[in-house]
Amino acid sequence: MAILINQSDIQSFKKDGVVLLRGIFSEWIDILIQGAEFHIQNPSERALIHHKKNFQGQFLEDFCNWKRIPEYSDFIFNSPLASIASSLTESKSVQFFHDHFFYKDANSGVPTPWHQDMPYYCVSGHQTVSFWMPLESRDKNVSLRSLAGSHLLKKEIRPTSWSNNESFYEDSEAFMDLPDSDDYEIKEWRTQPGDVIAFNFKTIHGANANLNDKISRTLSFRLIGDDVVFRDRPGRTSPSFPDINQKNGERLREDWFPTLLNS
Ligand SMILES: O=C(O)CCC(=O)C(=O)O
Repeated sequence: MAILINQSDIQSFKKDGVVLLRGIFSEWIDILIQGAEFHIQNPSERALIHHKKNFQGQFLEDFCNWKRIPEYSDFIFNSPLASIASSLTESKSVQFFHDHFFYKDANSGVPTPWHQDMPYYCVSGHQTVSFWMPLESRDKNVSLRSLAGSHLLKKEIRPTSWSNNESFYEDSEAFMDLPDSDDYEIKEWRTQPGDVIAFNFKTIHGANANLNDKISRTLSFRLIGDDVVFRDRPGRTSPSFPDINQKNGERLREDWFPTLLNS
């Protein structure tokens, strides 16, 4: 396989918890757009719709659709996704965790608040990576933004519901409040289809509302490496896997979370 990333990408990912990889999936964009177009017309039962008063457009997010959208599974199993995840997380094994779709109508007015993904998930570990892939060009002000180094915080950030900002679980000492974003270097880039922003599940990130006259479609593919195990959370996770039937510390079941690479 051609070398797609270099040592400097791996070091940036390790240090900042986020790295931009330019043009790395260009040849997969047409197929992913095909999948996303079907997806917009056929959201799943898991889909959430956010709407802001005085704005016409909606923000739709949806999770775990790879089994029913062949274009997504083609990408997951046949692209260099797993191999790049293995290099970035320095893992021998890579499992697929889930896909997350973000569709923002033109002028939808709903931002993605600063948050950390990990506390919403039924896993713990450090060798994690999400691949954030815009399906059209994004100016810097509507692209993903991340707080460099926030993946190394000792405590997890309290997860909240994006619709009402209430704590996701019974409030607990286990979590801390969001730090001041001014205390961090913000990593944000203008992006093109084919570019990827790769970030750790613990990296604090967010995105501005889409106030442009065109739609915005983004796919995030989430992968886990060697040290990631099941973690029982004190409530419903997002996405939720109510019938997962696993115990703390177990590797995620492979029939639901396929191993993509084991070298
Ligand atoms: O694109 C967005 O609005 C947010 C993306 C995000 O939060 C994620 O991929 O985890």
